[in-house]
Amino acid sequence: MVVKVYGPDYGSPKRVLVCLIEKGVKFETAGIDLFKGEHRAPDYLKLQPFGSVPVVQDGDYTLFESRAIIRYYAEKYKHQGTDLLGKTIEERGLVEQWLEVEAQNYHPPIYDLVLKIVFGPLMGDTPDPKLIKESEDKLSKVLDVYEERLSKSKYLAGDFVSLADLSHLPFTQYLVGKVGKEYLIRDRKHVSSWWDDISSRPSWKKVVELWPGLY
Ligand SMILES: N[C@@H](CCC(=O)N[C@@H](CS)C(=O)NCC(=O)O)C(=O)O
Repeated sequence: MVVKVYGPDYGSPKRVLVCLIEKGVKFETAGIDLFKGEHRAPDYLKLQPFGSVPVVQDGDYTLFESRAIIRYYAEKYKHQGTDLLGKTIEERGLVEQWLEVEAQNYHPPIYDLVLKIVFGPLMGDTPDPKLIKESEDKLSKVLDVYEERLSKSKYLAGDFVSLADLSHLPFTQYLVGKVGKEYLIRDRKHVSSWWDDISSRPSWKKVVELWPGLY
């Protein structure tokens, strides 16, 4: 059964795509145009009642929330492709911890920046410099913690790449590109090396090449 991933042109679905590639899971994609409101269509809302992307269909199994999806496939195919969960329960705990940090600390300010600087203007909004500065300051503080962590281990959960690292790829790619704030990464030596490492993985290069979206 081929997994079907909805919305490959946007950031959160790319979190799923990169993990499926790492795990060697076959998938197909279905485009959803957010600008045309396709995520609000009744048939789509039957799959994802909150009207956001991604959602996956795997036979008659449907799952939404990108981080729930990547956890599911990393566990389901634990012994296939790249191990993204760690080898011991302690490593797994750290993967979960940093996945939560990505979702709770990193994602809100970076999502705000992407929304205000990249997507907002396309929908006729004028970015408010004060709000942008607030989000940037919040993200900066999170990245200071990352710099300290990554001075002690190569990846966030330890010396192995995991879901926690890959989960950062889609929105950091906007940050160093269209958001125009690559210096937030480059000003921090260890964060910078970590970014070069994870963003040069063949899986991520393939995602960016096949679904460039607004990158
Ligand atoms: N927590 C959700 C968030 C997904 C999300 O924010 N998706 C964005 C695209 S990256 C979206 O669908 N935005 C349109 C909307 O929510 O109306 C997940 O991780 O799956």
